[in-house]
Amino acid sequence: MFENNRLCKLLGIKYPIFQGGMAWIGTSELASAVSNAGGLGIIGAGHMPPDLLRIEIKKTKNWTQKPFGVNIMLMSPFVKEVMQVVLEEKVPVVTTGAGNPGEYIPALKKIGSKVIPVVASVALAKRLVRTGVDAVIAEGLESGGHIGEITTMSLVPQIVDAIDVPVIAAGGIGDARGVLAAFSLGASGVQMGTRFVLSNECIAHENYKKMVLKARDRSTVVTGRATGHPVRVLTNRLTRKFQELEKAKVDVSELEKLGAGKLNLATHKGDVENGSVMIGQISGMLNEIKPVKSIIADIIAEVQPALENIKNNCK
Ligand code: TUI
Repeated sequence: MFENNRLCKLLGIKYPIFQGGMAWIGTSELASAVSNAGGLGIIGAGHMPPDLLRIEIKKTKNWTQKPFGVNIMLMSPFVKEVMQVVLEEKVPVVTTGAGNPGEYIPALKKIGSKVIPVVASVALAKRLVRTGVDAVIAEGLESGGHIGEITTMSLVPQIVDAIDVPVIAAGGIGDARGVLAAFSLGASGVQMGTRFVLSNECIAHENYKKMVLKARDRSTVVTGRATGHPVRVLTNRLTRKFQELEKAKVDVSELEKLGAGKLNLATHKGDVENGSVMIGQISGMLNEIKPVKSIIADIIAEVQPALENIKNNCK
């Protein structure tokens, strides 16, 4: 299965499964493992300074011969320098998030990178296709971290209908059922972040992984709507503080101050009460840490039985 998949052919990968390029935890360890397992591993540049990103890219190149990507977070203070590193290192696939990458697309296309932005609206998808992007990732609000306003279920088919390049569905996908749901909506591939957080290769602190394992369906909440940068995270002391301040209608700068540096506090220092535990809604369904190779192999093995299930449910 997937031998003739449009996205696999475009990128030279075996399975149409992307690993979301998560800030701080989408490292070379995780990205190379996903690429070696037949998916597309993606280094999350987040707020990473350019010299560190170069090291991560070099490590990934050492550990895999397969295509890999870098996700550039467009709100990063280092966005221009990080883009320069990606150009110099001729990264095969560049995904972007949290903004409009339009101005960077010509340079990336010139060096032969495949450019695949994350979009959260039909309008941006259409605009970016006109600038020559190779595919788009349609990310629904079920995702962890910085999110848009539309669910995956509603966003993916509307984007599929509006553009001709392959669409990768993201947000709320964690197993073969989710993969088939995405394909039903017209997607040619999927991107998963949360599922890969619960892998042996993900370097997130064990407290972070434990909290994700314990998560239930209603454990995540969206904070920061007032700042214009809504973020999905697990409920904890930090989110309660955030909600209190939001209710009191404090200045946006106060809220921004409270959010600063909190992701690293959770992912690396393991303070999951005062830190920001970004994770998707699908975390409620996941209860096992596995090697990346098993995550991907198990999903692929489940596709056929899940298809049979669909047929049975339709009878
Ligand atoms: O980028 C993400 N998810 C992220 S980035 C991140 S790091 C961070 N740290 C602290 C605060 C905020 C972020 C954590 N999670 N996902 C991709 C994504 N992009 N989701 C939504 C969007 C998006 C939103 C608006 C893409 C484009 C867009 O367009 C704006 C425009 O100009 O039209």
